[in-house]
Amino acid sequence: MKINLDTKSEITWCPGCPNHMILAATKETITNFIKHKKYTQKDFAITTDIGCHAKIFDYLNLSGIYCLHGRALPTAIGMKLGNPNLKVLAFVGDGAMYSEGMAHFIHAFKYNANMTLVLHDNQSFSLTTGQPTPTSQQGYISKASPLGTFDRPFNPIKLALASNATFVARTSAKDTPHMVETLTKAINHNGFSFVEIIQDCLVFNIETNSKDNLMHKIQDNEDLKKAERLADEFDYNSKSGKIPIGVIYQSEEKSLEEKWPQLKKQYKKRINTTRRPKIQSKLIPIKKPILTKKPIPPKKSTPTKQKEHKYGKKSKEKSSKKSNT
Ligand SMILES: Cc1ncc(C[n+]2csc(CCOP(=O)(O)OP(=O)(O)O)c2C)c(N)n1
Ligand code: SF4
Ligand SMILES: [Mg+2]
Repeated sequence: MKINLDTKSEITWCPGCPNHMILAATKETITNFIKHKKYTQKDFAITTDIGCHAKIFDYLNLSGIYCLHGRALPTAIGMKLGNPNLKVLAFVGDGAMYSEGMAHFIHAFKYNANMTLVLHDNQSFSLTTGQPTPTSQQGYISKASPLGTFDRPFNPIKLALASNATFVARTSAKDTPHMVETLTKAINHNGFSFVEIIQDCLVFNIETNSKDNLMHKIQDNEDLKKAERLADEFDYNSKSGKIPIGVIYQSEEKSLEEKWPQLKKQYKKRINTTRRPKIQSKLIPIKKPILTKKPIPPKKSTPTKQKEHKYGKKSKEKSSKKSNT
C-alpha cells in the first residue's frame, strides 16, 4: 500500500526546533499503523490549534481542520461524533490548551472520546513571541512580563488525573523512539488519550530547556495513587526534581462511542461514514449546466390607468391594503 504523509509545504519552524522531531515521530507512528494494516491513511484525521506547533497541519498529508485558537479539541470531538471510526489526533500548544481551551481540556476527559490529544509544551506562547503560559515557571521574564511572572504554574498532569483521565502520558520531543512508542500506545487506547510532549523552544523561555537529565523512563502504570505521586515529581517550576516519562496512568472505561446508542452501532460495525456512498456516482457532475433552456424574458407590463385620488395618485401598496380589509 502506498503511504504518503509528506506535503509540498515549506517547513518554516526554526532550524533545530524539536517540532521537527514531533513531526517525524507522528509520521513514523501512523506509517506503522498503515503498514500493519490496522488502519488506512484515510482512517486518520487531525485538528490543530494556532501556534508554532499547529504548523504541523501543513506538513502532514492527512485530512483535518486547522482550528481557531483554543478550539482544536472540541472540533476533534465533533469529528468523532460525525464519524466515530476516525482515528483523530488533535495537536495543541500549552498556551492554547491551558488558556483559551482550558474548559475543553477538562470536559474531554469526561466524554472519553476515542482519540488522542498531542500537547506540545514549551512553557511559552512561542508563535506570538514568548508571552508566559499557564505552565511557564514563576519569575519568567518576557516582553509581556518584564518583572517576571508572579504566578505559580499549574500541573496539567494532576488536573488530568483529577478529571478522571483514562490515559495520561508524557514523552520528550528529543527522544523519537520514545515518542513513537508513547503515541502508538495512546492511539491504541480505547478512550481519550492525553500525551504531553516536553518540547523545548529554542528562541523563547530558553531557561526551561534541557531538562533531559531530570527525565526517567517509567513502566506503564495503572495505579491511580502511584500516578498522582508521579505527577507530583515535576512541578513545571524548577529545574530540580525528577520528570517521569512514559504512561503515567491508564484505565479502562467505556468510550464516548460505546456510551451513546446513536454511535454504538456504527462504531461496532466499524462503518466509516467518510467513504463515498455509491449513489454519488449517479449524481449530475457540477460542471454540466443544469439550465439548458433560455431564460424566458419578463413580459412587458402595459401601463394601467390609475385612479385619481382627491389628494393625488393612489400608491399600489395602499390600494392593495384597502382591498384586503
Ligand atoms: C482567539 C485568539 N487569541 C489569541 C491569538 C493569538 N495567538 C496565536 S498563536 C498564539 C500562541 C500559541 O501558543 P501555544 O499554544 O503555546 O503554541 P506555540 O506557539 O508555543 O507552539 C497566540 C496567543 C489568536 N490567534 N486567536
Ligand atoms: S519559535 Fe520556538 S517553537 Fe517556534 S519554531 Fe522556533 S524554536 Fe520552534
Ligand atoms: Mg507553547
